[in-house]
Amino acid sequence: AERTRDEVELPPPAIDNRLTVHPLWPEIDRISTEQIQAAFEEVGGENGWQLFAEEGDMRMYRREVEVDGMVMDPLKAMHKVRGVSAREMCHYFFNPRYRYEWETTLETMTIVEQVSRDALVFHQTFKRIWPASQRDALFWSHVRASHANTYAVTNHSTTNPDYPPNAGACIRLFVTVCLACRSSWPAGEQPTRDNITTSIAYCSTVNPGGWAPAGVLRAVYKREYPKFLKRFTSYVVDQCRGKPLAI
Ligand code: 6CM
Repeated sequence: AERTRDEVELPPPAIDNRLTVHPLWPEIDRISTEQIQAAFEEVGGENGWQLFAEEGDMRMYRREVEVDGMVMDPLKAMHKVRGVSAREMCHYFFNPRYRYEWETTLETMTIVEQVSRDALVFHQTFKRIWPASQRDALFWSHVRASHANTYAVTNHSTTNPDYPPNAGACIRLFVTVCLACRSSWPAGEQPTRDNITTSIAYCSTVNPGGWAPAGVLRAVYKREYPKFLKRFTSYVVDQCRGKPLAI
């Protein structure tokens, strides 16, 4: 059967061999495994997680953490989306082809290294937030199939001599992000667009890398994270409409 361009680019069901021989592999494997496990842990009211945004099935929690006056609040969000699979969600989050269409804080994106089908290294600059300096980030991104019906993308800061930090106008920020998605459908049925539901856990910790006013930063996060998750999930639903379901 003829395969469409989209199908061959979907996240592979097993780790790409080219990734496992790359120098970044041990770190990518360890951090991805840790992040995926943590993503599915319940937050509840314990451990200092406070709910700061709630809309429909979406819930967002944060823990207030400051190190030397710099905001490093870990964020955790849960959401449920009908009509798309975990694999499709992760495809649109991982693949740079779609990023400008859903990522509103982005100014520029460069692919620094194409490691494999399931791992890339990115340099990104973000829109400047007054009165702070503009930020950039250099991070690897890895998509993988995990437990049953589960796919996840993990992004984590890295270094590269061609992209030294704090060299130009930007301050380098450090990020660890995980988007973990799990699909389910009624027992005994085949999954379809009409019966599939995907649970999403999104975790993010950003170290701003240099001074930024705490109040401004928290206000930006409070506004931008719910906006991102709502926009991204509805973008994926729109993109998948009329296409065959990819499990
Ligand atoms: O996870 C998200 N996007 C991914 C693809 O771009 C990737 C991005 C990680 C960077 C997250 C940095 C957020 C900071 C944005 C504000 C700009 C910094 C200003 C600092 C001023 C002191 O994982 C979605 C990220 C959604 C962020 C709201």
